[in-house]
Parts: sequence; C-alpha cells; structure tokens
Amino acid sequence: MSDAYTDTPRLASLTTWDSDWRGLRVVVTGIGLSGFSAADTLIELGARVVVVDGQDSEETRAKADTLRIVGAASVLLGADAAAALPLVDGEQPELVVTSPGFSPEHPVLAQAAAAGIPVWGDVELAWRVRIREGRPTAPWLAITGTNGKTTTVSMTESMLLAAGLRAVAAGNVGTPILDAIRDPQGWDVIAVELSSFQLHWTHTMSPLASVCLNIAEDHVDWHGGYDGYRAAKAKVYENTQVACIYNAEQAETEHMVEEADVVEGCRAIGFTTGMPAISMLGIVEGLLVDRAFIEQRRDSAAELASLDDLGDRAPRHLAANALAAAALVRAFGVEPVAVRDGLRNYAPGGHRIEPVAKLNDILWVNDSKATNPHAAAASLAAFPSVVWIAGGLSKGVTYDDLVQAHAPRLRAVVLIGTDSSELRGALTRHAPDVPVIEAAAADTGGEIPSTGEAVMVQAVTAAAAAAEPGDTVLMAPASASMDQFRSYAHRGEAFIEAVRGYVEGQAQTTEEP
Ligand code: UMA
Repeated sequence: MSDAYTDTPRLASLTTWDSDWRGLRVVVTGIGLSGFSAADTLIELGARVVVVDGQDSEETRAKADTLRIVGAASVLLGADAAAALPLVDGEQPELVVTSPGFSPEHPVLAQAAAAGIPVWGDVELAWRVRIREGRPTAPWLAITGTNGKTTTVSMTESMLLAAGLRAVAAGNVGTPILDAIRDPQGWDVIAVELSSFQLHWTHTMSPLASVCLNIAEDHVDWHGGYDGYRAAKAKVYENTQVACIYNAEQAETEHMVEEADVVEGCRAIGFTTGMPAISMLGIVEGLLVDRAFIEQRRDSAAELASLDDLGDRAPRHLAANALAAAALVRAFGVEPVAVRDGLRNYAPGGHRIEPVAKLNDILWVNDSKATNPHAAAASLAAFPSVVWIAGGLSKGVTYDDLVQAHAPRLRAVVLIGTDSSELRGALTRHAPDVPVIEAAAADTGGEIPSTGEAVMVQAVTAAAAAAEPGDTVLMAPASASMDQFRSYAHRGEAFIEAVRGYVEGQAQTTEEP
C-alpha cells in the first residue's frame, strides 16, 4: 500500500464479518448516515462502541436512543463531548471509525493519531465485513472525481440493472456502503461513489475496477492542501483488480494510475470524448465505442451506444461520465447492449430520477416522469430523508397508500399544481406532522403564478428553506403536469432551471470533492 497506514495485529485479523470483533473497543465519530451505520454494524459484530457527535439535537438524540437500545456502550453528544477522544470501558480505544465530515484536524482524530490509534472510515469497515459465512461477495466498481461522481455512479447502476444484475449505487451518493453490504439478499455487484474524505480513511479496499473522473482543486482545507486532496483521490486505484480507468483528457488521472499498486494483470483503460486509441473508450461519429474490452481492439472498436441515447443536447461532460461508467461495467463483463439500455433508461431527457445538483449536502433530484403514485413510490423509496415536491393533475387516483408508505421519510412537502387537494387530504390523514407548503402561495399572497416556470421557482425556494443537510429534494409529483406545464418534460426542465438558478444564487460552489 502506498499510504502510511498499518494495522495493529488485532485489526489485521479483522478481515471478514465472521472474524472475532467481540469486545473490540471502538470510538465512532459522527451519528449521521455513515456514523450511524458504522456504529450499528460494530454493535451487531459484538464490539464495544462509544459514539461521539458535536451536535446535540432532537435528531441526534433520537439516533443515540436507538444505538443505546441496540447496545452501544455510550453515545456522547454536544460540543464538549466531542472535544476529546473518549475512553471505551475505561480504556483507550483500539480503533476509531470516523464519518467523512470529520476533518483529520478534529480534536478526536488528532488525539487518536497522536496516540497511534488506527482510524478507518465506514468504507474500510464495509470492505472488511463484506465477506460473510464464506458467501461469494459482490465486487465493487469504485468511482471518484471532483465533478460528475453522482451522475457516473447512477449511470453505472443503470447499466448494471439493464444487464439484469442485482446492483446498487452506494457510498457518497447517499446509501451508506454498510447499509448496502448488510442487505440480506446481497448483490451481484456494487457501484460505490467515494468522496475524497472517504478515500482518505480507506486502506485495504480492492475494487474490481476504479475511476477518478477528473481532478481540480477542491477541499484543500480538509486535506491540508492540494497534495493531500490528490493523494486521497489517487487511493481509488490502489489494489484494483481488473481495470484502472483514467480520463485521457486529464494526464493527472493517468499519472495516478501509473503510481498505484494494483493487482497483477490489472489494465489501465482510458476514456476520451475524442477518438479512442487502443485500450480506450471514446466517441467516433456520434457513437460511444469500446477499443479496450474487445479481442480485436488493435484494428476495430465495438459500438456501445449513440450520443442520442444520452438525450437531446447532452453536454460533453455527460458523454465523458457515460464512457467512464461504460468502462467500469465492461470491466465487469457487461454486454454493449446493456450499456445502451442503461443510458437510455438514465437519459436526462427521460426526467427519470435524475440528480440535478448537490449543494450543502442537499441533493436535488428531478423525477418529473413520476406522473402517478406508483412511479413516485419508486423514487421516494430511494432516498432516506426527502423534501418532496409533488402535486398536479391527479387523474382520479388516490394517494393514501403512497403517503402512508413513505410518511416516515418526508421532511416536508411542497405542493405544486392548480388543485392538489387529493394529495393534501392524504397528507393530512397519514402524515399529519409533516409540514406542507403550497408553492403557489409561497410568496404571491395565495395567487397561482401565471407560468409553470414561476411555480417551480417558488417550489424550489420553499424546498431549499425546508431542506437540511443530508436531505434529498425530490421533484416526483405523482401527478400529471398539464395543469401548469406543457408536458412532464417541460415540468422537469422548469425544475432543472429553477434549481440551477437557486444554486448559482448561492455563494458556495456545487463542486464535489
Ligand atoms: N459532525 C461532527 N463534527 C464534525 C463533522 C460532523 O460532530 O466536525 C457530525 C454532525 O453533527 C452529524 C454527523 O457528524 O451528526 C454527520 O456526519 P458527516 O458529515 O460525515 O455526514 P454523513 O451523514 O455521515 O454523510 C456522509 C456523507 N457526507 C459527507 O461526506 C459530508 C454523505 O455525502 C454520504 O452520502 C453519506 O456519508 C453516506 O456515505 C453527502 C455529501 O455531501 C451527500 N458529500 C460530500 C459531497 O459529495 O460533496 C462529500
């Protein structure tokens, strides 16, 4: 391994779910998505777990209660509690498992480092426990980069599903990797989105294929400078088994591959939005082609999909993301037709569960194509905590089952549509505590705005005010659009525009680490 990490003898023995984790003294930092899943997993494994979180709020207290019930040794909340590395059962911890949001300079992690206590992220823990009762485990396709990770992991998942595989996108995209790993049915393959924060604390992962999509200066504070950020991103390639995929238009990513320690026989595969050289995927006359994973790559290329499959007016970066995703799934042996079908299913032109932006830990998703409760149920189920933009022409359906099933995940609901009384009624009956905001009335004194675009701007503003870090704002109206928009596509475009306007209006950038 190129990173300076070393296991203690006890930790070196912990390489499967069935290893002896009993009594291991662990401090888990953070009780958000990843911290909660890490603590819950470690408790199930029989470890002695102390959780610390700087925030003492209703939400963290509720999670702390749950962890205490399942057997946490203790959960310490609030700024004072998180100011120092706690003892576990009166002794120094043997391991710290940290949430990605904690910077290495955080006092708890700084003290762990000073005391020589190893620190893992939830991804490292997940890698170690993925093997259970000797069952074959799903290989990982690992994705990082400064921009485009969420798009690429979603495209990868879509291609794998189109190939008929049981696959999931997990990690930084929102589902903690430990939740995916613990799914009782298991997976054929997992597409793992990794932030630089997560990679920093990952030590022994060995993905089947890996990609760093691109790199630009970002998160230098957390990493103590650009070099630290780059080093974290480069870790995605370490121990890769079959294919390290790099961006042929960014030499930096190729250098990372050259520097990585990989499994013997692992290949370097480039992707480019231009003509592909041998061992690359690229674009020829509007077609996405593969010159890497075919026998005849010296003198021919296999057609994977057409640029049109990405939807109308697909921007160049989307084609780059599609090629990276295609390279990952081709490394796993997926046939070209599934690449095409996956892209068609994913296509933004489809307005189907399409990530639009991420800002301040809030993901904005367009699912305008959810024109009925059944379609909306699928996308609501994909996100744990949702500000839901919904409503429109109900076409006589009832919303009771939908609202009843998903009430626990709703942070708030923003109603669009000229008359969403059916949906409002279901919310009153089955989700009485969830705040409901009428976009139409948000700042027009109750007047319905004259255009669909104006409705959507108000809906987005109201959703931004209601959303909290970690939430997804999901526009999945469960209704037809024609009362305020020309079509579901028009409604989706209005949402995308409104989100872009909102994001640009914010001082911070939308760049991902
Ligand atoms: N906390 C502290 N002190 C700190 C930092 C955090 O006490 O200094 C506590 C907070 O009070 C909170 C908890 O830690 O209770 C939150 O932990 P976290 O910030 O690490 O977030 P999680 O909820 O565990 O979510 C993380 C990722 N978040 C971050 O990396 C900031 C999620 O990515 C990811 O989906 C999730 O794990 C599951 O893997 C989100 C994200 O915004 C979407 N990522 C950034 C991005 O993509 O730009 C990196």
